[in-house]
Amino acid sequence: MPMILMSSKASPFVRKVRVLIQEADRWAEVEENVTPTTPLDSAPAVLAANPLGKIPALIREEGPTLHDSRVITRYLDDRWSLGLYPASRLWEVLTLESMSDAIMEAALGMVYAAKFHAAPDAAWADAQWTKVARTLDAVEDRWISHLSGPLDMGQVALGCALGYLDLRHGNRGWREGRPVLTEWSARFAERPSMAATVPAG
Ligand SMILES: N[C@@H](CCC(=O)N[C@@H](CS)C(=O)NCC(=O)O)C(=O)O
Repeated sequence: MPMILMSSKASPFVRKVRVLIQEADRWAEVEENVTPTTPLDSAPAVLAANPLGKIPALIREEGPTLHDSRVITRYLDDRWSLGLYPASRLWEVLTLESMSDAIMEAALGMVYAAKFHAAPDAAWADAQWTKVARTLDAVEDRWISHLSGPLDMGQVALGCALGYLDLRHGNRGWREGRPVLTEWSARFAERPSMAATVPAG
């Protein structure tokens, strides 16, 4: 029985898992169930897999369904011995992944607010963007040497976060004033795993 990945083609959190599977060349072991869902209208199939109603969720035979992208990527890395969470750099990798996930959360929150709130609040959206911008500045200033090292899950998460900013917040111009990150992002996007998982929708 293949594992089942509850997914969507636009989610940056799902993309982290899809990139990992692509890098590992293990799609033969995972079936994708593309089921978009929203906070106001949770898809029943997603709710059955995750009481929070969020994707990604990974249904597997060996134990309970896994959810939260970080749990799933850690599980698959361990299952397939991929080395994307190397012990020698573990805390750096987890911190970069956490920062990247937080960029996604702020960016997704802005999208949900614009779509689902009766009266979208521009000040709140700007405050969310400030979180994104500050985190990108920190990466530009302090994380570039890490980004040029061997592939790890922090880099994958950052690539997915930047791809999501391009998809949903292109007008905010995240590249401005961040030349090193801009260059890294362009190079990272050329990886076959990133090219095969460009978000849509
Ligand atoms: N922390 C979670 C966040 C997952 C998440 O927010 N996914 C979005 C899609 S991008 C979702 O399922 N939204 C539906 C909802 O919030 O009800 C993770 O890393 O997997």
